[in-house]
Amino acid sequence: MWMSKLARCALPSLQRSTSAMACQALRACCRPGPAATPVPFRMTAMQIRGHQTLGSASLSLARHSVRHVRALDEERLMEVEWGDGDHSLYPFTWLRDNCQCPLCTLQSARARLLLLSDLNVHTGVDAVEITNDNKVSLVWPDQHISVFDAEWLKKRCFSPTARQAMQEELFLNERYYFDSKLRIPTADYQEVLHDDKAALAWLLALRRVGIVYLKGAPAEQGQVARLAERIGYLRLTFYGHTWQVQDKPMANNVAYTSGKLSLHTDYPALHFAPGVQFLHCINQAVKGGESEVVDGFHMAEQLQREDPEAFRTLTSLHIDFTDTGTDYCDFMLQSKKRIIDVDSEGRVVRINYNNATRESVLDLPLHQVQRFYQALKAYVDIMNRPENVVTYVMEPGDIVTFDNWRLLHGRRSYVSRPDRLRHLEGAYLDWDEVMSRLRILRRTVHGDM
Ligand code: OGA
Ligand code: NM2
Ligand code: ZN
Ligand code: ZN
Repeated sequence: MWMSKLARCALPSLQRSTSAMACQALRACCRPGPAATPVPFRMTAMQIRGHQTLGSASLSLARHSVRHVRALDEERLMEVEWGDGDHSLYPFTWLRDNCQCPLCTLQSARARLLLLSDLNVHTGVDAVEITNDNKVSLVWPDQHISVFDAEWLKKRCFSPTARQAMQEELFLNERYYFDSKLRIPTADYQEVLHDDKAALAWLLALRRVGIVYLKGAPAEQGQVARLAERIGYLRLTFYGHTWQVQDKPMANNVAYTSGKLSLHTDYPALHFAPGVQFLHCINQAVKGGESEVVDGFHMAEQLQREDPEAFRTLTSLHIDFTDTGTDYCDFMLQSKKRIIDVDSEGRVVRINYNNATRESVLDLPLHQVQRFYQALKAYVDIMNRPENVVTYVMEPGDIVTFDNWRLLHGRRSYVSRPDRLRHLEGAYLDWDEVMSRLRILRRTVHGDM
């Protein structure tokens, strides 16, 4: 069935193995990254064993009953005591701001009508009570009434644990780091197009693992666009809506030669690089052309451990990238990126690195130049270690889908058949659109969340 196919994590081409071995390998090499938080989805079981359907992985549907409510006027908080004895606190201001009544919320758009200019951020409360149907009702000093659903409130509890669970539900930021032992999760192209469960499993693995292989597409152009339409729409760039990776005369990009592409993320020359990439093999080479991927987040973690100084350098210095030429139209891009991009808490969120488009203009004071090269070299050396690189060979009809903010990918140099050029068709998407489809599929497959 669809699930076992994806969960089998079948090894594409090069090194095939039995599904049991493959799953063993995933267990061995995939582990939660540092941003790991308790997740409400049991992806691990799904990926590893292949029996687990995501149906049993849905969020707890237990109803929450309100046992008691009171207003803490001094602190300007409402306290809810739940049926199980748990307590939650909600600021008055937040409750007033999020009143769900038709005057304060446009139901059809699920959007706030209440203006901030009409919000008293020091508001008190006249009365709070539990309604007959187990909702929480508040009367404000101007006699406006807000009624809140118990489940709605419970999900929005301000406790650190509840906040973390909600953020994980919304963004699925927990990742399973991998190394060379990864057996790339694999699904059937047609199933992903036509079956919501298969599509959901695909996108969940794409988010968690970072790469999913789809087999069984027709070996003709147009398939990456179809796949993008399954999600929403593709990301247009200067290389076109979709683009043809082939050895071209007067190539406007090193990708359009038959040379080796060292491990890179695509398009660091754009300040907002594409989040997701699809590559569809239409014709493969006679010799060479093998694909390689590494987990850039996992490699960054290793760098931080082995060479903290190099990690600090790559997470702090802004490096220039450039891309000039003509394709969809003429372009002359310049960007400045940290090669290892971290959020305000120091967690790695994005890798930006393509050695081909790294600008010769190096906007650093002289004394930082050597430090930068050493740091970059240290990172690249780690990602080139055989134990970190996953190698595979694409066959006509195969599509690889991967996280371009996290993985670095490359290809070995190749020789095409004299009569048939090696040909991949590629397309980009952004994570917003992919996550949007993922959330909708989750709702369709598992019911409302
Ligand atoms: C690219 C690329 C991979 C390949 O076009 O950016 O990484 O196998 N291509 O040709
Ligand atoms: N292509 C494949 O950063 C890059 O230039 C990546 C992009 C040409 C669309 C290559
Ligand atoms: Zn209201
Ligand atoms: Zn590329």
